[in-house]
Amino acid sequence: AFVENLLKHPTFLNNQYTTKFIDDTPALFQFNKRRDRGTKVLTYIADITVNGHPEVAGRAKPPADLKDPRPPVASGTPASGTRNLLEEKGAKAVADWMLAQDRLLLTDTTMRDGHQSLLATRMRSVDMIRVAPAYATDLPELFSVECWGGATFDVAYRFLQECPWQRLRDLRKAMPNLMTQMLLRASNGVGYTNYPDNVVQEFVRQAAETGIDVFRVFDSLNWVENMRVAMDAVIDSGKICEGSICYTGDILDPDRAKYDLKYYVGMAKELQGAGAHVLGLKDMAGLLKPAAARVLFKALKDELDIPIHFHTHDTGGIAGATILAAADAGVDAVDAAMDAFSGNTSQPTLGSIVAALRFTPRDTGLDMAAIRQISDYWEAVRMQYAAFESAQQAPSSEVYLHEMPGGQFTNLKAQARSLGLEDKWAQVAKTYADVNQMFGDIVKVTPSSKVVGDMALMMVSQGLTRADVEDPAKDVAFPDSVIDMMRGNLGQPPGGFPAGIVKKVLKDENPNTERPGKHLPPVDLEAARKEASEKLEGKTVDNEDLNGYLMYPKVFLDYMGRHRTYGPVRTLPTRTFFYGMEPGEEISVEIDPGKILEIRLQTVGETDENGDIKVFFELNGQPRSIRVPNRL
Ligand code: BTN
Ligand code: 3PY
Ligand code: ZN
Repeated sequence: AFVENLLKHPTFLNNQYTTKFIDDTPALFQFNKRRDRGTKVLTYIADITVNGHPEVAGRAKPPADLKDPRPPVASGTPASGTRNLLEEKGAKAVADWMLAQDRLLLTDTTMRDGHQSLLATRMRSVDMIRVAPAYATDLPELFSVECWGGATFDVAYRFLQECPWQRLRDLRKAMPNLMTQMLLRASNGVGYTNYPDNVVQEFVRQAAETGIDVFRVFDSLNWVENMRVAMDAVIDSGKICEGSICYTGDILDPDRAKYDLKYYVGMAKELQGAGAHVLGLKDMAGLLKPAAARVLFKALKDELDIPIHFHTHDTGGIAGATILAAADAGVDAVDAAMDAFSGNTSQPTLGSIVAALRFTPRDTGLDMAAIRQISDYWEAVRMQYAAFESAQQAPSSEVYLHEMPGGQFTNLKAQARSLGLEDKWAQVAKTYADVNQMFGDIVKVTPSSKVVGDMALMMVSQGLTRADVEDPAKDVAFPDSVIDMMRGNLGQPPGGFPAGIVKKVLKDENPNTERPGKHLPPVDLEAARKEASEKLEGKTVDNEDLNGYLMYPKVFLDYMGRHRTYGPVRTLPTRTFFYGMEPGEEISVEIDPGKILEIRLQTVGETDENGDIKVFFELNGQPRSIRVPNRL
């Protein structure tokens, strides 16, 4: 039926067929509805075995003899951790407890920013869930585990064919004593645009219910006004609100006076006044240098009553030194990534920070042997994702020129490559810095960083300089994201956008300088649920699904369409998910707790006259054959 549907489809007949067409045309798969989940998963394996996974085509392969990553055995009941304190005494008690600690508290970012910054966010849930019990038993002193939000939400649906909510539920269950942490882009949710207030509120409510304990909330232009809806929603949920400042510029550089010490202390006080339980200092590009950290954290500690949590990236290679300086200056908590997922555009090295502070007043109390064991597991996990490694092999001081966030850097490089601008990277980096100045020196972090990146790529590919763009006599076609930002749809930076560039981009149109959410009507949630359900042919849409649909309507529906064909592929080992199986290979797949499929691939047949291939399996000892199109 698949081939019949496919052959009759106009797009196919017109020769415009690509694999994307298969993804985008769920009607092709309607015959699959009644298939059981085992058959669906076999269909996926057969398809990938025959055709390959489009995401890894032409990319580096993991070593052929790579063994399945083995997590350390978690034994015993997990000791009480921060989560227990939060459950028993509430958010304010956790903040007070933080202030009372001598030790430096640590957040492990491996499951969110670590792979977001090093592997294009492609880490799959199974690789996280398998090691989570070892975190609970072996590292109960961790402050939190950052494992959700940021780019992980849409990448899960879009590229990994899995539900982000299920990931969170499973992790929460596997680490009952540790606080989970997420990154929330305030009014931009986990998306790239400003959502109506009630969508943000509903998202926070659901994230808290499904399992988030600490919400790091930031605004991509550092506009506190645009953070209040999200912060209030977190506070109402009873979870921890970490209201965050995005750090940019250099407080010690007299030429970057816009973002000076006074600015940061002022914003910190605003966030404290807005009800933040913890202040986050989010250095998304890794620009804060050790000497500046001493000054900044000392001032913040002197001026604030709430604890401070520092997040940075090692893009420039000296973030470890900055962390130690911050620790000296009294910062309460810091972020680090497990050794195998640390360094470069990721966070600095967790094990080395723990080692550096041993036998000092800020000793973290974490167990070095446990860290090594868990990091060994992550090392094996990382090898499976060789296809997503970036070419960036060393830290680089270039970051102080362009100020790109760790998550954007490798991404923009890949985008530049795909536009044929690979050998113009130095120019892209310089132009990115010029665009920043042209926009009035703004914070660059998702989504404002994407706007600056779009503009820089456009200028380099069209050979435009900043002077060309600013020349009133020259007609420039601005990227949509730039027009949107100048309209005020991401909010306002400190001091507003420069009038000249606003005029050039918007011509006679007036920008909105009020909070964007003020003008967005609330979404009728039940109508949205009904609409999603109708698009899914009557399927029940629960609250988690509804929140996926509200954030990313098309991405969510596409995911659901593929889910109906391929079933719970989230449970496949990562090697199988990306590369299929070899003849003679056997895998065990736990599609439900306790329900295990033993899958053996016997042989792959010949392509028949319809262009199909039969793949022969054994499923729990029973022979099964699956026919898939050979699209190669
Ligand atoms: C994507 O990359 O668009 C999503 C990942 C799932 C794609 C799978 S791979 C096997 C099958 N054939 C396709 O053309 N798409 C799906
Ligand atoms: C995100 O928003 O995903 C970020 O990591 C910003 O630093
Ligand atoms: Zn980060």
